[in-house]
Amino acid sequence: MSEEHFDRTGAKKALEQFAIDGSVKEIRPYGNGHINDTFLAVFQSGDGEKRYILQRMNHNIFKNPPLLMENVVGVTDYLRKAILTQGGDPDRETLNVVRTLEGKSYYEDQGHSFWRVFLYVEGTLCLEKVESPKDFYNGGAAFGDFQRMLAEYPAGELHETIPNFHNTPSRFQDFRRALEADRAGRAALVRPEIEFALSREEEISVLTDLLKKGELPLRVTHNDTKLNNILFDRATGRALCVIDLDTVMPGLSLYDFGDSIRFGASTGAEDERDLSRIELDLELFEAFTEGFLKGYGGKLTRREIEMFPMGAKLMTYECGIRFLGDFLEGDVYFKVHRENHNLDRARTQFKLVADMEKKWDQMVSIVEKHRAGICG
Ligand code: ADP
Ligand code: GN1
Ligand code: MG
Repeated sequence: MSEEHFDRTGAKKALEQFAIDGSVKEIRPYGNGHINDTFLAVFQSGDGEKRYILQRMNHNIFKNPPLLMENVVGVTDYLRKAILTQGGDPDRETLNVVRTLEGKSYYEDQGHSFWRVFLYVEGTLCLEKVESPKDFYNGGAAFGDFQRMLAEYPAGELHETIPNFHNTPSRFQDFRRALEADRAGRAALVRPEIEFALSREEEISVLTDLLKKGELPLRVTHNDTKLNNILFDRATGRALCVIDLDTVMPGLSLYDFGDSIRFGASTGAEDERDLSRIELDLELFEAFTEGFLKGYGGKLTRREIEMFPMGAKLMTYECGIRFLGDFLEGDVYFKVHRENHNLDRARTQFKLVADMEKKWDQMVSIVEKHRAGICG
């Protein structure tokens, strides 16, 4: 969100509802998320300056913010204990929800906007692009670790914040509906992209079918494992804190593996316009595979590991049809910052899917090499 478009008064009023010492010195839009409105807030008190993240939750997408916050509080409380047991620092290694003056985890204003505040994790940086295989290895370890730490979390207590979030067949139906309705009158402009999406229908249910057959386990997963949902420690380069917990729900480990590859192992940005710059970087694919396996600490089944390439391909394809579907609906879901932004994003995803198809055997060999080291 640009400086001029943000409601500073609304944000300031919301901040006043939270139990924070001192007075607001600065508020400004922050980060590059596609969903929530995020602000950095600086408070000044007798002890000096302290920073916070203020977010207006996207209420159109997350229909029930109070239940969503129940998930976030439940998961962060649980992680806090696990981090303490491991001798870590829970103020920096997980999100910390700041309560309102009434002790609640969110504040609903008179216009029905829902706000929340987290401690700002100091000394970290957020990467929009992988800078070295080492970073991506660390990112893989952080997401693997995240799932491992939540392995015993009572999954039944988690609310489904967006139903069928990574159910690719259901996403395909949504895409078909958007195409048939053609609400923004754009379908005629994107025939090759539509053709690409429809021609891969046969494969879309591979993972959900394995889940139904009991061949893949349901776990507690993050479901939005973009690189910019990890905070890296500036001093050590270590992936320190997994953020953006809105979609933590029961899911497949492959969703988290695949979504990370889709974003981080691409040679170009998610919205790159020059498609010649978009490929799957196999070195990065390998680095993430190794890191994820390491973080998981031997807990993944053989079948799960074997399906890594399919996870990568389906999550990339799924994101592509979501971007294209949103383009057809007139850009109602993802934030867009320029004309055809969602279309550009869909094109990079499809280019990446096509490149994964070309590099399929190499992806399989890489996974097999590392799997063999773990489960024979
Ligand atoms: P969205 O759902 O819109 O992606 P995120 O929760 O991922 O929102 O936040 C957007 C960005 O704000 C992140 O990518 C990160 O740069 C920054 N951010 C969020 N929470 C924190 C935090 N607790 N400390 C430091 N930076 C944060
Ligand atoms: C959104 O919130 P953010 O920007 O981390 C989206 C993801 C997509 C991603 C594509 C709740 O993630 O599912 O993969 O954009 N989050 C939601 O960049 O829909
Ligand atoms: Mg995010």
